[in-house]
Amino acid sequence: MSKLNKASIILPIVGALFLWIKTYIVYKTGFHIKIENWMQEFILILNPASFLLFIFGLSLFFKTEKVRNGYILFVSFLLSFIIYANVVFYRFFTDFLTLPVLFQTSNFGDLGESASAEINWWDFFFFIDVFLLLMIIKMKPKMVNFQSIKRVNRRAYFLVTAAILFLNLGLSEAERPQLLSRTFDREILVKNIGTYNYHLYDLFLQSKSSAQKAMADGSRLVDVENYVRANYVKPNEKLFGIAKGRNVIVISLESTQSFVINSKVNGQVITPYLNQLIKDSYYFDHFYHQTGQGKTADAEFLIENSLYPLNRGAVFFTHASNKYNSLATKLNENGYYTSGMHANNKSFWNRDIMYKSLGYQKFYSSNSYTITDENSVGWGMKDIPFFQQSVDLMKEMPKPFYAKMITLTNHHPFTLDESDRFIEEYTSNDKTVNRYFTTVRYEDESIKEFMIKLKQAGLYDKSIIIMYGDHYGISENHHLAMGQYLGKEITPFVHADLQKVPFIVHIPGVTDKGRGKIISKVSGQIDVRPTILHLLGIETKKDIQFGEDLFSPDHRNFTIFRDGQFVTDKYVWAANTCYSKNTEEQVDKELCRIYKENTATELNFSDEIIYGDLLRFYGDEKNKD
Ligand code: GP9
Ligand code: MN
Repeated sequence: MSKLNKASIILPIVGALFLWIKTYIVYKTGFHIKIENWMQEFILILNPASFLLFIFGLSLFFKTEKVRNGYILFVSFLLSFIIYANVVFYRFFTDFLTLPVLFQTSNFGDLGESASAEINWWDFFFFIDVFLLLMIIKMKPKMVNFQSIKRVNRRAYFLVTAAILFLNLGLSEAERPQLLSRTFDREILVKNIGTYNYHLYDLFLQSKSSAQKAMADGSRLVDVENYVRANYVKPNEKLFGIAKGRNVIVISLESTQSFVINSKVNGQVITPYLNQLIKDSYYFDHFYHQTGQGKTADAEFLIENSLYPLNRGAVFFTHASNKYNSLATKLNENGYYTSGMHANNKSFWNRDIMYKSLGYQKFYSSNSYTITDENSVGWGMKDIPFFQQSVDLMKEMPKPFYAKMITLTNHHPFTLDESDRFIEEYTSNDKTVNRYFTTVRYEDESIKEFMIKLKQAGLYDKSIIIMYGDHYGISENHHLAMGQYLGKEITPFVHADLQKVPFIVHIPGVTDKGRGKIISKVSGQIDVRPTILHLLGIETKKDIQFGEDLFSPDHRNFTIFRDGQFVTDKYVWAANTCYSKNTEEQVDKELCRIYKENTATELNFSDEIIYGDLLRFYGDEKNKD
């Protein structure tokens, strides 16, 4: 083994340079990073440099050539892998990886069709520079053939690296103040400090949250409680307890956005049954999803706890051992048999663990259903057989029961057997959008069948049926085709508007025969818990929750998205811009300021509860007076 007294400074620089160029190409092709001016573009070009020079520069300390070369190759491969994993993740979620998501390894097996739909044969190009580096090392061209490196040169190398880092941070801070203290938006972080530094930062946040929990004490709860008390809205007197003692069936409508309701595609109605049902229900047409990276699971979290999910990772994973005062827990206390029903792997989104923390007495997962090749498509069991078999299970449940059902067929990549297509696909260049309408139509059919089955089983009249869309199905990546369908450009304003999901409360005997109505309050998933409990005649006055009963005359028109955007009856805050709801035009940011502050306060309180696991201190408080 040759001593590295003649160590080269060239090789680490070549390694860093390759990855630098590649990272920038990935920024421009793999992600959709919105660049508003040349300074942002410059920061984007610059931002991988400091980390790459640093990490490759560490090789200058190695004493032998072999170890040094091995280290450089290893770093090159590892970082390439990280950037590639980000690209694959981004293709599906339009977001960057975070550590908690990465450690959800049990999810990876289940991603199945979705993941493979996002991996292409040409992806090996992502690793081409690693091979190039290997060839350079093997061929030992003169250029990398080791000139000696003096300590002073090494120092100079790291000094330049540090200078680049400070330049990067300085420019970023000028461009985006409070960058690191407010992490609502990962794209802004990656855009400014670069994907590698972002991952380091994420690691730091992760350690911080572990420490926060260890250090939290009950006194923080006082502020939270004061805030929640001050925002409590009293129930609607006429509706409080109207569904008392009934079974509660809550259905999560996978990836269902409101724009499909009462709409057509190619002249065909997309949701004929739901359109009908809405006339016999309370239908909220300004109801938004508020999910983060945890998608379906985040929606469940919101509905159960009336707390916000986290802005990174899925709270179902990161804080599954916390104490919660969930909807299910409240219903347990009120004599209900509580269960989750979802014909998928029980470990997906960590549900098997989290459902226990949420207090479900039983989880009917794939093990409880008869699943065959014939009755499955895409991610698993089709919705129609799922509902059919679920009613059979409900017949056996102790009464009254609470069943939270999660549908699956209308999930990306929206595949369907020929025989299940009740309408033609849409015709655009975007196959995902084209298929979406057909799976929504299938889902609609499945709800119709479910209602028929419920009636046959004698359960319908004794139940209250609540449905919510869990999150968007069509992501930003599909704006072109969505624009074509809607016949308008998808501005940030329209994009925010597209986050509306249906929310339907159907109370047989109460809302039947057109006695329901459309309610246009600005609202969100956070409001579901108090709404349901009040309909059942269960008080929530003492509970720590951020939502407001949707039927309350005092319910405010204000809904916060998990990424810090928000909607009121007058304004929409999206893409760092204040829009007027009336004109859809930009207005003075000052008009949004107060809501922006409220948004930050509320999200911070909610985060504090979760990070500090504060509800574990609440039991004693609750029983005090
Ligand atoms: C998986 C299902 C889908 O069990 O809930 O999850 P999603 O990808 O929509 O979060
Ligand atoms: Mn979902």
